[in-house]
Amino acid sequence: MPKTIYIINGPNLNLLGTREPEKYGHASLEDVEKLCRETAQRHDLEIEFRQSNHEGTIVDWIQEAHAKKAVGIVINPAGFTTTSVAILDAILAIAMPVVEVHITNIHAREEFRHRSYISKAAKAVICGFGIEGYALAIIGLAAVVGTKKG
Ligand code: CA2
Repeated sequence: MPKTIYIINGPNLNLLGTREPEKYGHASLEDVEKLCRETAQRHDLEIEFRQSNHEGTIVDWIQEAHAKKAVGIVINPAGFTTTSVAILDAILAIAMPVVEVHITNIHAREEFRHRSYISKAAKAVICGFGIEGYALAIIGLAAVVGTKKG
C-alpha cells in the first residue's frame, strides 16, 4: 500500500506567480504541485495536493487526511498562520507529523507574520527557501516515515 501525504495550501496561494513575484517568485501553484509530485515519487510517497481560501475546508482536509490514514501533512497556512485556532486544533487532534512551510522568511517580514499558531503543533517549520521548501518538507517527512531514498 503506497503511503500518502496531504499538501494543503491556504488562502490566496492560488495567485502564486501572478502577483508580487519579488516576494513569492514566478512559479505558479501548478509548478509547486509538479515539484511536490516529482519529489514525492522519488521517495515512494503519493500526494493529495489541495488549495483553499476557506478555513473550514482546510480543517475538513486535515480530518480527511487522518480518516484516510495519510502518513503526514505539509501545510502552508498562508494568511491563516497567525489567526487560526481552528487549524491548530485540527492538527492537535490527529497523531500525524505536520510540516509547516512558508515560501518567504516570515521572521524577516512584518512583526504580525512572526507568531504562528500552526507552529505550536507542527513537527517542523521551513521558511524562506521559496517553493523549494515544499520539496524539503516532503523529503523530511519521507525520512520520518521511512521511505526516504539516498
Ligand atoms: O511565505 C509564505 O508562504 C506565506 O505563508 C504567504 C502568505 C503570507 O500571508 C504569510 O505571511 C507567508 C500569503 C499568501 C498569498 O500568496 C500570494 C501569492 C502571490 C500573490 C499574491 C498572494
